[in-house]
Amino acid sequence: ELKHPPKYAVVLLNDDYTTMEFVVEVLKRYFNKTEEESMQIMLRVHRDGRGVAGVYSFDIAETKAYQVHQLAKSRGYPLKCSVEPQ
Ligand code: TYC
Repeated sequence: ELKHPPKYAVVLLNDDYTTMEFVVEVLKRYFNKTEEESMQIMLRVHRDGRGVAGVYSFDIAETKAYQVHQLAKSRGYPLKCSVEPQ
């Protein structure tokens, strides 16, 4: 039987203070999304409270979540994301 390596979703969480522009920038920079994809994902998070930015192996997902938090902190935004097993 073939075993597939487990996958982890990086889930962006909505808040009232992070700008839409910054979330789109994050999605393009760390999740390699196009402008259009980034806008769609950002608006979904804004509307639904959460949304998947990307799905990766555990180490890559943790690294991306860390990078998001670091950049958000450096800009003074409270943007949060979580790493969730698929
Ligand atoms: N709700 C934010 C606003 O109205 C935008 C936003 C979207 C913030 C997605 C975080 O993960 C987020 N400025």
